[in-house]
Amino acid sequence: MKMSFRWFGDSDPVSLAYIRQIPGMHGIVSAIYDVPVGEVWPTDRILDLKAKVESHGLALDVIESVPVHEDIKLGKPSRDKLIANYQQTIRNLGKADIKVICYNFMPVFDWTRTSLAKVLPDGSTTLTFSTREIEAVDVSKGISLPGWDSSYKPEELKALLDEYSKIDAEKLWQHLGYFLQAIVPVAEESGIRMAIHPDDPPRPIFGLPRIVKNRDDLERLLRIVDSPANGLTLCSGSLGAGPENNVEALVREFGGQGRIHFAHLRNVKVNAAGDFEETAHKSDCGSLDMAAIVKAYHDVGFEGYVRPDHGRMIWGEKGRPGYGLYDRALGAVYLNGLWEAVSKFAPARG
Ligand code: DNO
Repeated sequence: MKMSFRWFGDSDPVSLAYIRQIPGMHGIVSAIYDVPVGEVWPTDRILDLKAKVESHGLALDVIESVPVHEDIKLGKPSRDKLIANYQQTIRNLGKADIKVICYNFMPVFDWTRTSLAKVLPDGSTTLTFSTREIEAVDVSKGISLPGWDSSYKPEELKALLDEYSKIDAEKLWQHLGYFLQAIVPVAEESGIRMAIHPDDPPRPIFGLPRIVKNRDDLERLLRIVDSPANGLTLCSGSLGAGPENNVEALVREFGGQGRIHFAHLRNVKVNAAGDFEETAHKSDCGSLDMAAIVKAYHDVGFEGYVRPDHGRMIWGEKGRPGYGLYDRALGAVYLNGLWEAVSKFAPARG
């Protein structure tokens, strides 16, 4: 298990110099943020980012994310040119010796929350999701959501949602299949493992289909192109917010097949309706048994990358919601502690 930390580039209030000081930190997970979605990432920009990260004693092995253009998800004629660009970005990342690319196939909205700063009893703040509040949103008036980087104008959003009204889950699967058939062979040649991030939350929102939400979806996805280069980012918090999902069992099944390349580890407190609040990483703070999950990774011989996922805002820190320094650093150290204990006292498989 190689511990890593997400960093949003020079505009991130958390510096590489500080991340380096977290014990047991192997590397940075980042991206080139100013290339428009659908265009090729230039090799020199990737190499510059890598050099900067390495100058702080950290590795850059994982990219999160290379975003997928909406025209590819919609299956529009322009997708072939956009897929060719995506293939070239994969080749360029391979030249920089990148090992894993995280991406997602969620229509329009990436991870979605209804509150960015719910105050918890201990005075920290966290991200939450309420189904009732999502259902009350009038999308035609325009919305602004965390994790949703592009700021569409209300009429653009409406036009996009209209296009998606013709795309049901099966159509979206076909478009994902078309994309995977085209990019996985290029990833194989480039020494890269693709790692899809599941839908967060793991259910349709705003009437849009979502198809990477549970065990059967993950199984179907992996069989579309049965290659180690077609793999998963197993996000405990995203999948764990689906009351039907057992994260430990997913790690054992898909990790056992060598198909998990990147682990996002965080805890959530979930209720039966699927509403949730993000908690500190420690098991007894939320609904997930983090020790059992980490042990499952150990038992399947996981050698991939992991990152503490989101954190609360604690100790008065101001910054990007979910991505402050302090609580994520506590998460990294806690997860490394679990890993050390499991490795020391439970023999690895084989
Ligand atoms: C949220 C992140 C996601 C993730 C993308 C991957 O914090 O885990 O935004 O980066 O879904 O493409």
